[in-house]
Amino acid sequence: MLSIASRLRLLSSRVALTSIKPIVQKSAVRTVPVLCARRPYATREVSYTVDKFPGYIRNESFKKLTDQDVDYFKTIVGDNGLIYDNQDDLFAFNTDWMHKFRGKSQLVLKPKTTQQVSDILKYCNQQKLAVVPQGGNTGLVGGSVPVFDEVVLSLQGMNKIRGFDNVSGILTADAGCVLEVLDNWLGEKGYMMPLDLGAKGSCHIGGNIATNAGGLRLLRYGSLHGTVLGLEVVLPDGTILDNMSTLRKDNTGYDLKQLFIGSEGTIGVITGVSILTPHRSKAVNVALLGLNSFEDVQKAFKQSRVELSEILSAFEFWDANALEMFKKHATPKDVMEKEYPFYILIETSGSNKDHDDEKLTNYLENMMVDGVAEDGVVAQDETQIRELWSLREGFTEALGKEPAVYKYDISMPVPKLYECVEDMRQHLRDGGVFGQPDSPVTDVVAYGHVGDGNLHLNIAASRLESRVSALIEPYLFEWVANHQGSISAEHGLGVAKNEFLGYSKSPVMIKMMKTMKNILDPNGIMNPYKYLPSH
Ligand code: FAD
Ligand code: 2HG
Ligand code: ZN
Repeated sequence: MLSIASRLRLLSSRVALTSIKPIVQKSAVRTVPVLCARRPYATREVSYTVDKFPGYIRNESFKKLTDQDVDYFKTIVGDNGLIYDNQDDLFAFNTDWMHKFRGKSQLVLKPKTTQQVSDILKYCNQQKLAVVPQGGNTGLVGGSVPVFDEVVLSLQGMNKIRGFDNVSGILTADAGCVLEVLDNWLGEKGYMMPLDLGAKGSCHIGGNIATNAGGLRLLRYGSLHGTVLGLEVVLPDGTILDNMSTLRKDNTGYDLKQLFIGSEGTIGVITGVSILTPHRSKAVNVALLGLNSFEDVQKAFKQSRVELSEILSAFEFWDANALEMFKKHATPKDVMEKEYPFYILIETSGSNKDHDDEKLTNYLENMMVDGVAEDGVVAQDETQIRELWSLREGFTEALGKEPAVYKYDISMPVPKLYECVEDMRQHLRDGGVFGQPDSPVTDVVAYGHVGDGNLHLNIAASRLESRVSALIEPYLFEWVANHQGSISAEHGLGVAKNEFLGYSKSPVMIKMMKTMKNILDPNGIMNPYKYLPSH
């Protein structure tokens, strides 16, 4: 196999780019390999959340599971629709993707229909059994796994496509459908899912909606608050809320579905989804550029909006530390001859190949001539498109192989994004935990969705230490709040960020959220200990 560098067209500085060849000949269907490989931990090595993060107290108003409860659940889902008291089989449902959080649930329920979900919740509410809804379990804030002995309600058995309107592109499906499966299914019809993320091979559309996932194309297709047209939700008392609208326009009353988008399983279980899907673009181009400063990243972004405008579908960035982290844990693919402090990945998606190529070529040429970009490559076929994307999507998995990671997902005005990273590096050095050979913090890595003002700040460490967390939190959250940002741009709150909600929402808003939670879930059985601050 030829090296990627020789297969990609190298765009050296100040060379006219008029000869760029058509980049993708046919409809580009991205099939990025599933990235959900597990960290190489044995079962016993992952400590329980309550041991690792002391301070959680079990709410004793919740009932402890009995054999009679399990017998009752068997009447709903059958003997094969649950996992009970088998530690090996329960492990994957009790432990999060990062292997950072671990609960002690003895029971996983796998309903196959909305009615079964309703029967389960009705019983749990009457008996005061706490419940954790779980999709693909790829969440990064510990929201998808129990803290204590909550019953796990897995949606993985609810995975049927319900219907598709080929004229308007509206898909209806069970909440447990895997995102990539839906995307491939739509691909055959010339459509695509309006969101895409590195976890697409495992995450469920219901989990995406419950977390209001952003991902790599939000810049182009918008947030799920816009693309989700309807939801079917089972409320904590078992009531089925059928709001499966397939209408683009409907101004009748409060838009109830919006409340469940991003509610992280705390007020109901999403069982069905109606979503607007865009046409799959006929022409997709992906370019990777090397830049010398974050100032240049911003210039490149600003200009991309002017020159690429309607065909721009992604604008991602990472720093040299992120690339090094990737290379440490994955087979390095050198796409450029030299290394640069910053990289941007630009994707265009359109319907006219010649038009798109011309626009991208002009843009890239301007970036090089103006000295904004130092070097760059343009993918020449689908394989190369996949290779460039899997580099961007590989950082999370690479970091997951480090002994410990402090993970942050923040948003703020784009000009402040990298100042935040540099400030944190200095703050950790000043605090004596970074920069020396025996420092616990080994690296501060940055990447993210520039177009959305969303930074993924990852602090890798040789071990978890309370003096390190005490230096980061609440320092980082104060920094974010002082710059009009959000402490969670897209991953949500879970158990990792709930106590810090006050840095992004006012006391009045938090009070209103708690009121709404109490109205919908008066017994507090849905995903307890998470999402909202405990005080
Ligand atoms: P889970 O992890 O199972 O659950 C997440 C939360 O939603 C939990 O609180 C759970 O209780 C609740 N929930 C799940 N299903 C339901 C349901 N049917 N009804 C009610 N509540 C439910 N996120 C982004 O926003 N953008 C990204 O680019 C992105 N990339 C990622 C890349 C990788 C490699 C990984 C591991 C994660 C990434 N994530 C990203 C984080 C994660 O939020 C998403 O993967 C995804 O949205 C979670 O879906 P899931 O089905 O795995 O949900
Ligand atoms: C991404 O954009 C995901 O790749 C994961 O949101 C971010 O690893 C992370 O922190
Ligand atoms: Zn992200």
